[in-house]
Amino acid sequence: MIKTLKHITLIFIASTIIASCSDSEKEEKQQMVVSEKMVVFPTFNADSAYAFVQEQVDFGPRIPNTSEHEAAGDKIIDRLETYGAKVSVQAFEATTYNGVNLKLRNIMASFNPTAKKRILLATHWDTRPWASKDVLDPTAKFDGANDGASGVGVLLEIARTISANKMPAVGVDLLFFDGEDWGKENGSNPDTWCLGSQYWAKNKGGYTAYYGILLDMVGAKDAQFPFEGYSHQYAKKILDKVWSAASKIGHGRYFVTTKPGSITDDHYHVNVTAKIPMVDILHYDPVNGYFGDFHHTTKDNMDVIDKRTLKAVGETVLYVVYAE
Ligand code: AHN
Ligand code: ZN
Repeated sequence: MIKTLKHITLIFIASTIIASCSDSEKEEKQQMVVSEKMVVFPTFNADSAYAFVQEQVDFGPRIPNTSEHEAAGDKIIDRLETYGAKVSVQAFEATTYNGVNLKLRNIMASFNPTAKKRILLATHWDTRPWASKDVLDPTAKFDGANDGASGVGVLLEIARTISANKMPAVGVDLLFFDGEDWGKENGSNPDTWCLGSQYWAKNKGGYTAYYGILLDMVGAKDAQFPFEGYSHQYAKKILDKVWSAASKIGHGRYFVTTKPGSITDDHYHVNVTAKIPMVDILHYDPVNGYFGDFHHTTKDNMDVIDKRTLKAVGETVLYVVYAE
């Protein structure tokens, strides 16, 4: 289904009219013109996105160096190819802060690959190896329904939606980072996190994009996505663009303007190393502690996921892409 939204812009045209009867006299007149830009964008199917989140969760925790991780990554690639994207896989190795060598894959899928102006949409697809904030068992594995699978679900649904509708005017690249979540909780070195985006930002060849949007924990009921600090520092215009798009199409209650400070996430490396301005649509809960009480606990399962939140995020991102 296609939605159309009138984007009304007021343009003030100062026109100088030179009176024909006299070459010395000038009469100035100001005109106001209303121009309407129609943004035609496809609706976002939250049932389908939810099914993709479930599909990832059903593989089991996507912990690097496990068969569950490998199978879940293969499924992402398979779906992206099914939806007609040009897929490329960046395989690499990285060593974690606690000395484990990981075999990782960043997965990139391109739509409209010859378009010069490109928008980069990213998420991470791995799961943290332990529920380190779980009070009962901080060594337990967990589903990572919100932390990992939700972003994958929304991006796969965006891929499916693009393939089923008219191509946006811009190129769209979907980037699934691996190895985001093996970091040291409360550690002083932010580089223990985001191994996939660190590698990609240093080894992206000539790739660039107009701007980027990162999705991280985008499925929880009543989620709030604030003005995260690095997004504000490096990509303020994009924050304004995305957050105002959300309010325009009725999702303003999710996209709030609180400022929680700067949070290390994949967008940090995309901004600082790759020099592509990228904002983070990131779950932040000022009441329950930074990322919500499910975060890095065994509570992060499908019970956390609400289709309305997936829809708010997916539809906002689609609107932004189709408005370019
Ligand atoms: C910090 O915990 C400082 N950054 C990690 C961001 C994150 C973890 N997103 C998902 N899991
Ligand atoms: Zn995490």
